[in-house]
Amino acid sequence: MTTKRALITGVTGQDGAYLSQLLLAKGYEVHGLLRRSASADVVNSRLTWLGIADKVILHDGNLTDLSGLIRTLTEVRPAEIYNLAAQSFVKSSWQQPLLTGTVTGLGAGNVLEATRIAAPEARFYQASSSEMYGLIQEPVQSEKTPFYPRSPYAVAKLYAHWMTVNYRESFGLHASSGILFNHESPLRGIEFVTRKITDGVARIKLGLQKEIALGNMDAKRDWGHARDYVKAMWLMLQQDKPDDYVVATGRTVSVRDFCTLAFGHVGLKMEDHVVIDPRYMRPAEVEVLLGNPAKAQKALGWVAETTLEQLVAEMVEADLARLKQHTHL
Ligand code: NAP
Ligand code: G4F
Repeated sequence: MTTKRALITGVTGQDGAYLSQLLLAKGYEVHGLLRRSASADVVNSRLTWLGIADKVILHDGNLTDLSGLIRTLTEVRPAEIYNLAAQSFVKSSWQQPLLTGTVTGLGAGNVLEATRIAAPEARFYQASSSEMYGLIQEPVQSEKTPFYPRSPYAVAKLYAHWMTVNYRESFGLHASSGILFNHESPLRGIEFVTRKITDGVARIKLGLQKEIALGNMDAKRDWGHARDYVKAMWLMLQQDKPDDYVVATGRTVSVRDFCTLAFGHVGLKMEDHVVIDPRYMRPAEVEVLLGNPAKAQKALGWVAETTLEQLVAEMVEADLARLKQHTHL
């Protein structure tokens, strides 16, 4: 049997790392698109953390460069393409709206176009987002819930989402979108609220810091574990027919609740350490997200395996270990 080949854009990000790990375990040859950086020592830090940096074959490239994408797909000839690359931080999308549109929106269009031209038989996955629901139109969001984006990021993701649907319907590509709700892990970027909290809790516990400054404590999210969510991505591409799926836990809690769990894990109280800083508020907020994963459960047999309590514990423990190692405490 020939080895299956996959190409992952965004391979250096949180999901790219966990998806690489999953695909390698399944025997795939894993290729990744690498955005060139002057800081070569940090680009593959997540793959290194998972112990797989030497197993992923990296190709220089950028989502904004269609010719490079066509060349890479022509060279690699992947059976599966996972488009995970994006300017993915919602808050930054107000500071860089056009960059976000160019990378997160048009960039996905470039990958679809490169796929159509150079690898039309490949199966394609688009990393869509629950942010597209924004100002929610139903209390629990499913594949049928209308979208109402509330940030330049969400607008860009909506463009990419509908391009994926249109390339499927117009050109017959096996193109699926996963509408993933928030998912976290020890490999989450430090700018996102969960990791900011678990890193802050670890620092406070170790006496390195006294406070964490946060924005809207009332925002509610449906938080799952990235390791579980990449399995849903893979499952979507194993189906005979392409389709769109919500991937979520079906439970939503506030930023305040997340803090309570994280501080509680190390025997501290969040009231003693959290301060509110208006700098972390957003021009428009997505107040609450709650997904209904019934379709993914039924059609893919996918379930969220990690509870929120397990996720928080894993993240806090990982940050404690990382800080102890770096500070020699
Ligand atoms: P992430 O950690 O921020 O990773 C983003 C990746 O995109 C990084 O590898 C980054 O490369 C790459 N990238 C950024 N701009 C690029 C460009 N111009 N060309 C090529 N690569 C570029 O994001 P994540 O949490 O893993 O999320 C993966 C995808 O799922 C993203 O599209 C995100 O928007 C979407 N999503 C995430 C969630 C979530 O809760 N995590 C939920 C729904 C959807 P560098 O390492 O060079 O920065
Ligand atoms: O962790 P966040 O920055 O994630 P957000 O905006 O929900 O976006 C993430 O999930 C999306 C899926 O729904 C992805 F598409 C997207 O790429 C990204 O992965 O913020 C979560 C909530 C927000 O309501 C924010 O206002 O936490 C609130 N928050 C409160 N204080 C904060 C802070 N967020 C951040 N980043 N930093 C704070 O200090």
